[in-house]
Amino acid sequence: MATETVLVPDLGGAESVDVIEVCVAVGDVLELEQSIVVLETDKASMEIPSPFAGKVVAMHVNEGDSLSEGAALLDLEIEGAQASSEADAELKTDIEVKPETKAEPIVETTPAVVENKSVSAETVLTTPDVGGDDAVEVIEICVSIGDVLSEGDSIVVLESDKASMEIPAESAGEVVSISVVEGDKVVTGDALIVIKGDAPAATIAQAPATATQAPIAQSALIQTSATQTPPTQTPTVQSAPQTQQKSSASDSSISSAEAYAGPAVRKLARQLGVDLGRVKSTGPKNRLTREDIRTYVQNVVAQVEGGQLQSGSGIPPIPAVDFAKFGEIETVKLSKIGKLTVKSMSRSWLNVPHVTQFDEADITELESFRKSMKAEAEKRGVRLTPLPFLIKAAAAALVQEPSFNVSLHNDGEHIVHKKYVNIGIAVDTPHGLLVPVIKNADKKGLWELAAETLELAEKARKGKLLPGDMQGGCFTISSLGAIGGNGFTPIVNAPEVAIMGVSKAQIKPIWNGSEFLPRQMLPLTVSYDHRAINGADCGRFFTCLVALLSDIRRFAL
Ligand code: CAO
Repeated sequence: MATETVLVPDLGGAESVDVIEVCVAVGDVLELEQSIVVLETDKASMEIPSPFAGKVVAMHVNEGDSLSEGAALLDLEIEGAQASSEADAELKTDIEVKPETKAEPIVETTPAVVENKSVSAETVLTTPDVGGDDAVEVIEICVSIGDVLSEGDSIVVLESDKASMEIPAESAGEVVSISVVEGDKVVTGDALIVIKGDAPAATIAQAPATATQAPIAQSALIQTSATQTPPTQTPTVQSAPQTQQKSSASDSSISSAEAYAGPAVRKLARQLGVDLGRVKSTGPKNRLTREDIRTYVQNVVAQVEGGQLQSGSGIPPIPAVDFAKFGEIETVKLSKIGKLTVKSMSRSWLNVPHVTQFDEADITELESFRKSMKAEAEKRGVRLTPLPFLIKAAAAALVQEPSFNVSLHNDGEHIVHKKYVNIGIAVDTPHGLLVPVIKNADKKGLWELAAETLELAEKARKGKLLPGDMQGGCFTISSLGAIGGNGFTPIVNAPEVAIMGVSKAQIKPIWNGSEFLPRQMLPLTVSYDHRAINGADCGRFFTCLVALLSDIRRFAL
């Protein structure tokens, strides 16, 4: 084992560069030519590949650092055999070794040559010094006619057998023609695009001189430790695409650093917060393009807006399944309410930390009173089911335990205490689930609550609810009592912070201290948002609610 320090390479004239991305960390095992860092000058950005395969044992840079040529980037622990086999050259100790820098392509750094073709400020942007006579391929055209470019915007991506490079516009202007198509081979000086801009002639005239700057060395410099033989291999600034093909995929199996993408694409991904490892590549040899990033972002936005993904959840969508493979199916379009339910349930479930508490209320007396009032209810044209009692009890409990009658403020820093008591009731309709709201429920008597429940449930089933009928709720009751079940955990109807689930009442033997008595027990659950409500608050609220239902004389107190 030997330790190598990888240094910042020849910067082609730039005095200092900023570290805009650190692609590796201590402990990472690097492949040969894996990107270590992305550096950026005022003109261009460049990825520095590892000249060795090995394990990162120390990092000397952080994002945001400014570095000069020769600065240490990291220490790599490499196999002794690797170093020695690569180095049949003379032994050098404790010196900087710059691997032979044959004129290989410059990566991202040499600005396009700019020729001042006319005084009307039409400017031909040409292929910069690509470090040799060999033609390089145009693998991506980043502009269209009519695009207005800023200085530094990428115009094309060129690729040799060793590296790829994005060519930045040296001056701002509007693209009036494009001289190349994807797949063309170009050499230094070949026209790429023509722009029309306001750049002063003097600036343009100076531009060709920039192109004659020495190209940036192809490799990071290597400082060997005392006993180490330096390698003779010449790593390229950006790995040849052939060695990168595995890197761009859509299965999240690779990291952002491993993805095969140029600095401009990486920069765009950083600006948008996109993990390159998740983006599907469509470029040549699996290279990620700007368009790939745009498509990825568009898809994520569409999924979020369509309710498949929720903001901040980071949860991958459920994979699509071809159910028809397993038997006959029928696909029915969701109703409008159905689609809204998909959204609101996902939103609440993913945003609200739910806790559910369970209890039972002894409604034996309540039921006998309710049944005794049936005839009178009929005369009044209402149905006195357990629901109005539940609404009345919930409203009274909210008044007694105001910690339940709140909502979290959107700013995340305040809690809103409500001075009104509005109760929502979940109604099962042919179009889907609707939740009309009984306003000021704490101020209404049982007959009024029964009448209003009936009216709102009817309106809901006939699709006649107005938006105002479903707004302003403080707490929701979801009653499945008429249908059955021992208990369920309802989802909080955010921005409310609690919901009650009512299941089917049953006669159970209840021990009264000396004997078992048949009592009518009503199973209840309360789910609450644990960001706003503590378990003790729920305990108090629930005890109060159960006490009210178990002895409805308390309604009068
Ligand atoms: N235990 C035992 N019986 C009950 C009961 C309970 N918890 N709740 C109601 N019942 C009885 C009623 O007393 C009534 O019988 P009687 O006529 O003999 O008195 C019968 O069941 C039918 O009641 P209902 O359902 O017509 O009336 P309701 O007031 O109880 O409920 C409403 C009204 C609108 C809430 C209800 O019709 C409804 O839509 N429930 C579904 C709510 C829902 O889907 N929740 C789930 C949401 S999450 O997916």
